[in-house]
Amino acid sequence: MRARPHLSRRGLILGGSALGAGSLLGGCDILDGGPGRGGLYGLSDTLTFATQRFLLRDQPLVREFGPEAISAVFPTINTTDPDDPAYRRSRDQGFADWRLPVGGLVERPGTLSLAELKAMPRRTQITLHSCEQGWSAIGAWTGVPLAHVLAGAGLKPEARFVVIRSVDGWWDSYDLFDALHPQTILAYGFNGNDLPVAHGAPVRLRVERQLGYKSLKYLSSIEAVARVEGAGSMVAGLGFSWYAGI
Ligand SMILES: Nc1nc2c(c(=O)[nH]1)N[C@H]1C(S)=C(S)[C@@H](COP(=O)(O)O)O[C@H]1N2
Ligand SMILES: [Mo]
Repeated sequence: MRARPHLSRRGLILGGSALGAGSLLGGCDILDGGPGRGGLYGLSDTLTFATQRFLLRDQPLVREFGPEAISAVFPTINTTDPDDPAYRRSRDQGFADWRLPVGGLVERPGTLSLAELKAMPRRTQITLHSCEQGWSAIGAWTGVPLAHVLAGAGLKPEARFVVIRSVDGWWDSYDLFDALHPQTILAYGFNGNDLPVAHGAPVRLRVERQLGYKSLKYLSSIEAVARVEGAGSMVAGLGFSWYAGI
């Protein structure tokens, strides 16, 4: 793993213009584009997205820390206990009946139980979570790489994005760079224990290359698609960009 290079805002802007329209439109594999806002904001989102993908092409992994770096307090925000009767019933039985549908443009659609996810290859990563609301914290997340789950389901060649939905109505989408990224995991463990309800039990997403709001909690379904609806996420309606790279 290599350290993340220092990227100044100016570096990003220069990088963006150095890339030029040719490479933006020229169909480099990792610059798959994405949904987003229109107008100037949309243009700047696209430049940030394209520049980060270009600059980070050889350093795809975010920094991972040692256990001594784990924050004593890791805030929980927004939904911390979904107001949903089916969710609460399942929670009260330790999520034994919880199932995660994996469908859309895959060869073998199906559902996964928590026990099945826990039997898959796992990875633990100690990473820095950055929330757009101005706080950050380091935690240890354990889970199965989304890439493993998608490989098991067999992505069809037309699949270009993965749409993920949550019990509380949040949903978001990810291009295949992030969906197949080795640090993108379906996390069921936090700091060595089961994932607490406030952090998204039984399973949440960790998308380490983007701001905290892309790491959905309380997962309810995974769907591979060729195109995403509208601006590509629930929070896009609140003005958050679809791509929130850090
Ligand atoms: N389903 C769902 N996912 C969510 C949220 C939410 O309210 N609902 N909040 C997001 C935001 S803005 C952040 S910063 C992180 C917070 O995760 P935490 O509460 O475990 O710290 O979850 C993200 N994922
Ligand atoms: Mo956040």
